[in-house]
Amino acid sequence: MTESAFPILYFAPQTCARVTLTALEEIGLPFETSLIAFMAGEHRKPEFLAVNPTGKVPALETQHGVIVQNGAILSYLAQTYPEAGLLPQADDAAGRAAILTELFRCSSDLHPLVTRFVMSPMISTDAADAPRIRAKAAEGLAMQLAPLEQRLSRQPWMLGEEWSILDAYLAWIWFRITGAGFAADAFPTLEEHHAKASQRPSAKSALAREAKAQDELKARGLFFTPPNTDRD
Ligand SMILES: N[C@@H](CCC(=O)N[C@@H](CS)C(=O)NCC(=O)O)C(=O)O
Repeated sequence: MTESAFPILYFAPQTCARVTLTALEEIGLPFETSLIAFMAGEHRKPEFLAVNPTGKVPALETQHGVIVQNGAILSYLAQTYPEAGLLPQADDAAGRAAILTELFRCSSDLHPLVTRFVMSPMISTDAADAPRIRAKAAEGLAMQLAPLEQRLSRQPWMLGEEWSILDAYLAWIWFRITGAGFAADAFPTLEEHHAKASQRPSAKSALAREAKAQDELKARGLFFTPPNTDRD
């Protein structure tokens, strides 16, 4: 770990760390990034395991210590910088639970299905299992996304009239699965939502940082594109 006056985000391009990166851009205060090159196995090296022993990004080094898990990091950032409007500030337990429901929907329901769908050849030791894993994940994704498709046809953003960081989370999920061949036809509103969320300045800044990181990885011969990914 390093000593820095600013928070440090450990990240890799195209991963779920994009959501945290977008949150930090939205807050607008200085922060640093540390690129973890998966292709060089840096997520399994002692330097990074000292930061996050589970070897996963995102990890955010803060003045309060290292925070891991997107949901926890986003919740921490939303409370620490309420003026950034990452999440609504609910003043009762039921209101907070309603917001956490949507956060956990992204991190606990959808993200594991994203991983199974996109990385299906890596889920089982038998490569022959991959098509079945992928098909089952697609079925689960379709079921989980259907209510969101309906919701977003009634309101512009995940939580209502205002953008929240959950829109960046959903946009990342949509990017990952459609980039890996998920059939988008039945979800035109999610496609529109992704396009709209990607126009937000914080999203553009996060993508620009990722592009810089990709250039760095390419220069080191370590460019990593997860299987089937064909969009930014
Ligand atoms: N539950 C964790 C999941 C984090 C996660 O799976 N990150 C992926 C990138 S999207 C990763 O670092 N994978 C590398 C690994 O698992 O070895 C979170 O929400 O932060």
